[in-house]
Amino acid sequence: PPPLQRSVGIIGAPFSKGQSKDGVECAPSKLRAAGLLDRLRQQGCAVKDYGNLTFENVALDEPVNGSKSVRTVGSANQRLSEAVKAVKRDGHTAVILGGDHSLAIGSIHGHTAAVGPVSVVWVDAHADINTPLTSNTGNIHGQPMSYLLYELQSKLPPLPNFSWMKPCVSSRDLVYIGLRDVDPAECYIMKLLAVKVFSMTQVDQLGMARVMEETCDYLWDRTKKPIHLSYDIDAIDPSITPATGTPAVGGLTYREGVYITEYLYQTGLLSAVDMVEVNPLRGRTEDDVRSTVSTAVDLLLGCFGRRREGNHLPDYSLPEP
Ligand code: NNH
Ligand code: MN
Ligand code: MN
Ligand code: MN
Repeated sequence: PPPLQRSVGIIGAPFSKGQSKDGVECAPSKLRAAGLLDRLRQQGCAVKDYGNLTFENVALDEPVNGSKSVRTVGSANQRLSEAVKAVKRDGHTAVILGGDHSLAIGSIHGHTAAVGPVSVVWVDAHADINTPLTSNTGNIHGQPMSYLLYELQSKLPPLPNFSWMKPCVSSRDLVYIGLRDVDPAECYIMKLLAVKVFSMTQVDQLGMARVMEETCDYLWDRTKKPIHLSYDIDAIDPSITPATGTPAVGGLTYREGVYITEYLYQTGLLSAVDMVEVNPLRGRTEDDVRSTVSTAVDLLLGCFGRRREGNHLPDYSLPEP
C-alpha cells in the first residue's frame, strides 16, 4: 500500500487543572525526553514541534456548580483549540501531549474547527461524559464529552470562560473502548444517547480485532470522516501504566492498546491524537514511571505506522559487498 500520511505536528499541553493531582503537567517533557520526536522521525515521519503551550491560572476561580477551576480550564482550552486549529491548517496530523483529559475539549473543538465533523474514538477506563451537574468529583477531566456533544447542550449550565466554544460532535460519531469505571449518571447518559460502547466486557467477549472492525463499521456507516483518537493512558491496565491519577484494575493489555493504534493508522483517517493522564509523579517506583511513559510513546508510534513485525524506511537498500 502507498505510504500513509506521516506528517506530524506536536503540541505539548502541560495542563493539570481538570483534576486535582500534581504531576500530569510534567508528562509532555517526559514524553519528549523518552525520545518521542526522534523515534517518529526514525520511522519516517516528518515532525514539526510546536512546543509546549503555557497556561495561566485564573485568579479567584471559585467552583461553579461544584466544578473546580472552570475559568482556568476554559481559557486553557481556548488556547489549545487555536493551537490545534493551526496545526491542522498546516496540514499535519496533530498530536496533543497532555496534561489531563479536560484538554480534549479544546483539542476536539480546534480539530473540528479546521477540518469539519470528525469521528471520535475515546480509549479510556472512564467515560468522561459527566455534566457539571452530575459530576461527583467536580473534576472537569471527567466531563469533556458532555461539553462537546450537541445532544447534551440543553443539560449544561452556562460556564465562565467557555462562551468561545460550541458543541461540535454528534453522539453518533463517538465510540468508547476500554470502559470499566463508569458513574451511574454517565451510564444513563450513554444509554439515553445510544452511544456505542466497547467496555472491557465487550473487549473480553469479542477480542480487540473484532472491536476495531466493529468500531470502524459503525463510524463509517454514513461517511468516512477524519478520526480524532483521544487516548487516556488509564485505559491500559495499571500493571503496565501505573503512573496515572485514577488507575482502574482490569484494563487493556499492552498488546490490545497497541493494536488500537496500529488499526487506526491503517485506516489512513487518523487526523489528531490526544495522549493524556500520564502522571510522572504517580506510581510507586522509577520503573512504574518508565513503563507508563514508554507505553505512551509506543502507542503514539503505533499511530504513525510502527509495526511489530518490523520496520524499515522506504529507501532502505542492502549494503553491497
Ligand atoms: N468519573 C470520574 C469523574 O467524573 C472519574 C474520571 N476520571 C478520569 N477520567 N480519569 O478519565 O470524576
Ligand atoms: Mn479520561
Ligand atoms: Mn480515565
Ligand atoms: Mn468513578
